[in-house]
Amino acid sequence: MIRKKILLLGDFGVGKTSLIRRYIDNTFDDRYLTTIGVKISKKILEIRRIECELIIWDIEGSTPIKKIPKSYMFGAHGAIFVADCNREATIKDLAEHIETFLTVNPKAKYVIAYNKSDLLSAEQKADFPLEENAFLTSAKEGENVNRLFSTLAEEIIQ
Ligand code: G3D
Ligand code: MG
Repeated sequence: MIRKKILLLGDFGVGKTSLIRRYIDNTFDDRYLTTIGVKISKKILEIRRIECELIIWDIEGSTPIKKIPKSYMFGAHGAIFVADCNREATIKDLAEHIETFLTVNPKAKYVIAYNKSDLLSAEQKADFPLEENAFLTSAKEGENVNRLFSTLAEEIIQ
């Protein structure tokens, strides 16, 4: 079985930990749970008949971008950059998260999650500008969460 390290990056409170919990357990907990240090979760999935274990790294969300330890970034095959689709500042910060990550891992693949889509109206959703590798997601309702992770895994395995 092949193993791939992926990580989640984005501002505090955008839903990184919630997306992982939704993907791993398929549950969503309204209680706030602070991630202490780095938490590593695993999920096995099959991509074009290849079994792949995703090793998913989640860091304490309040850590400033520049202070994220190299050990967190190092050796990652891919990343999910997360913003809150209702908070412009978190969307603006994506560029810096992406640049920092690609400096450490220039060949890694990535996808973008504009999370908390459950808080958008149908019109706002329809009008939301999305890059090719981006998804509107909801950790709360599950929308596009599996697609987010499996698209990244497919990109990595290609
Ligand atoms: P982080 O790991 O990026 O810091 P968290 O973010 O996963 O801890 O989530 C931060 C807050 O956003 C939590 O609320 C969580 O429940 C909420 N949240 C995460 N994803 C979604 C989503 O898709 N929709 C909605 N509506 N809320 C979401 P609290 O209130 O506990 O701080
Ligand atoms: Mg977190």
